[in-house]
Amino acid sequence: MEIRKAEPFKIKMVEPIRLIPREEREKRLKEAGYNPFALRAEDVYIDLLTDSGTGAMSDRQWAALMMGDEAYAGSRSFYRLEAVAKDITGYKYIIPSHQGRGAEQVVFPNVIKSKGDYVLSNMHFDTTKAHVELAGGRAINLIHEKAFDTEKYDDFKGDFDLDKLEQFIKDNGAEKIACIVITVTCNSAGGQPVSMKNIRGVKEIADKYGLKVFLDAARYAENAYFIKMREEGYKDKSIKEIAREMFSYADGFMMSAKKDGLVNMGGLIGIKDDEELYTACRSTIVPMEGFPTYGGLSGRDMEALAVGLEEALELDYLEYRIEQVKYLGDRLREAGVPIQYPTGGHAVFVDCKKICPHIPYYQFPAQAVCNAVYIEGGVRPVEIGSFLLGRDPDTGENLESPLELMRLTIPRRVYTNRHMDVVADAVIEVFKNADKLVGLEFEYEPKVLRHFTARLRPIK
Ligand code: PLI
Repeated sequence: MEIRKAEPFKIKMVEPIRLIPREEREKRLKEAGYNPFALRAEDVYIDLLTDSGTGAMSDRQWAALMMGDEAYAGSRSFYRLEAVAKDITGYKYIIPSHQGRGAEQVVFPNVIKSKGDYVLSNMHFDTTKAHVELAGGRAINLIHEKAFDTEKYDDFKGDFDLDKLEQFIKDNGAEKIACIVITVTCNSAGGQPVSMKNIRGVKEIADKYGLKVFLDAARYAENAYFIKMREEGYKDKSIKEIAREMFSYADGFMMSAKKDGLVNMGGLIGIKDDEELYTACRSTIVPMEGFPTYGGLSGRDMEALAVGLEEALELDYLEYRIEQVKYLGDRLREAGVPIQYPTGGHAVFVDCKKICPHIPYYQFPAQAVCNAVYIEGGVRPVEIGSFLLGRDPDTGENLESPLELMRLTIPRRVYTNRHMDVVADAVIEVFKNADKLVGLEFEYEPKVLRHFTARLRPIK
């Protein structure tokens, strides 16, 4: 019999967590305006709000912190980080930023030349879309339709619809397209991977029309792992070789290092060889993030990131990581809970439209489920649906999201599968009684990015 592997680490330091009593959870959620973003973290037992910056660093990363060189310019720590990032990507130019959106606010204004130009992506993350729009551009999602059929298995649900991509370019003219952004893995569609074939296909179309391609590389290592496991021809390649091939089809990347960089704060910009773009970004970053050899990071942050980037490419680590997400997904599926299937890289996405067909989109079914899961198990998920989507800026009407999802986002190297069992038990209990859940209405609705600070109340 082959021994099944457990977590590829042992625990050297612990942080206590506690489950407050149910009546207290009910009180806290009410005080938070039925919006888990407003809960205090100490009132949460298992925090699955995000995998961004919530991971645990290794002993090697903590040790590396001590080596930080805090020089304002030309820090040794920058050159160490630069060497690691160049080695992984094969790119000529690397600039640090304080996090992913820091990279976005530097790159997009230098790529979007005229107001109204389009940025085409499989699916933009919300801050990415915001930075495209702040730079005067328009963000268009061209993901393949298979992403929206949550029940039907597909190896690569993060893929672009290449026909739609080419058609959009033909219809609007290549001169109106600022760039193409490939989000790996595709967060908003369920942490779903993009195949190498699809990435190559995007590159071919981009070359045909003279367009630049960028990777949104927040979860690039998880994407590389899925390629190794699922795509023909990659079984015997290392994760690093696969990652390097992915980067080879792009001209640049923006990375939130808070995910596959395995740090609590950090980001990167990479430019393959376009010296003019590099020079422009290097100028922009100074007033926005900081001098180009620190970009908003301290020397010690850069040291920890240099180590984290390498650790995230280890096969044992990725196997454990993706298996844990699958473990939670399998437990839910066995109980009949509808999820985006197969599970992706960083989270299990529960299809709440199916769980709560009696709650209309403008009463936020996924938010109702998230709240119930907090009450049930002290678990904090996040809504990815119509509550997050907001209103049509022209009509003021609530927009209807194609999917109403509850994201159970798993931090890296933080929780064990025992924790996942608690999460599964809580979600299954809510699922069984979902017909009793009620929709929500606004008590307070901010004008922009409402989901972070809105206050809601259950509809009686
Ligand atoms: O949170 P930042 O600024 O380091 O990164 C922004 C960002 C960019 N791209 C993608 C695909 C993301 O998922 C992303 C951030 N994601 C968050 C915060 C999340 O909870 O998924």
